[in-house]
Amino acid sequence: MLIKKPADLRESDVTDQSLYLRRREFLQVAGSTAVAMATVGGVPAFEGTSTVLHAQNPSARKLENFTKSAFNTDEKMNSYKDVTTYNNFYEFGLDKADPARYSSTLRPSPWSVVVDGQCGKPGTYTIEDIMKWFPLEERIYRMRCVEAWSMVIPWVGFPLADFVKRFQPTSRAKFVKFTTLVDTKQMPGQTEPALPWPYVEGLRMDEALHPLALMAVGLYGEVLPNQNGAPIRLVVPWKYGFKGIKSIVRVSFEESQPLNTWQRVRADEYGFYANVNPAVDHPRWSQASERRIGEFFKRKTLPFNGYADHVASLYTGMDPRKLY
Ligand SMILES: Nc1nc2c(c(=O)[nH]1)N[C@H]1C(S)=C(S)[C@@H](COP(=O)(O)O)O[C@H]1N2
Ligand SMILES: [Mo]
Repeated sequence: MLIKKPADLRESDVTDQSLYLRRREFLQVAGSTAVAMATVGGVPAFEGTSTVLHAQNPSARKLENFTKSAFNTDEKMNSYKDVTTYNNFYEFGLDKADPARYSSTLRPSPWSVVVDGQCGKPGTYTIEDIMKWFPLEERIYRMRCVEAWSMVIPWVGFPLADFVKRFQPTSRAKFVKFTTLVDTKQMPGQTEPALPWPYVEGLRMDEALHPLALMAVGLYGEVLPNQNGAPIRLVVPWKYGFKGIKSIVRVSFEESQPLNTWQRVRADEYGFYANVNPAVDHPRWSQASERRIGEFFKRKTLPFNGYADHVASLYTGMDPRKLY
């Protein structure tokens, strides 16, 4: 008879979210900021996490050795199921459930990212190289879609600033442009003219260098599910969700402001900055409140999605009406 010794039990044998949460608490207590991080207002920061247990993807690779971040919100996280079944990823269809249903055709490995434009170290870099260069952090961020829903997601990734600096952008590099894969075999939705392909996004250089901007390679301690933008995607928590471009194959250092996809298709509704601003309505609906996925009552949307203390200074002197 084969009896598993504790040493044979690997983390991948542990698939339920409650264990994931307990492990996170353990990591937290093990960290130097244990006391400050573990309690907020006297309440354990993770006590309110989802009571619904969801199996994570048993075949997904676990990410090891990531550290906790000082930027983590203590708000209740959305369940793994919410995060991976309610998605926008038009390359796989327009319905929120489509990416989870249809993204198995995406092959996140082998994968490489082309870095080009105004920088000292252009080239083509494999995802394995990129993952070796940067230590991983868990970042629990509030995320706000322009469609007035929001989620709290435990991302794993590394600061975009570290990635940018590694390629030594020149003084002419004023913007960073990101491009998603185009491949109708892997992304069948690209046979439809839902959007002009490839999906493109951009940040001003100082935004890209801000410590909150993240290149995510995982969530809930596992490599990114395809529907969330495997194997590497952008996360900018103070901006509307569409800035968070998925499945990135190119990062370009540019002198002029890139034309991002949603501005290109509807410039009257979507701008370049896309900073979360409850005071500026979308032309067809209000941005004053949002529905946290899984909750019934709406909550107020916060300026810069609650990250104003960190990022408002990037925009002093700019017309706030231009921030959408
Ligand atoms: N390539 C690509 N990236 C994309 C999108 C898309 O359609 N294609 N949708 C964006 C929008 S509108 C949102 S709200 C977020 C959703 O990310 P999530 O599904 O991981 O929550 O992805 C963004 N990134
Ligand atoms: Mo979105």
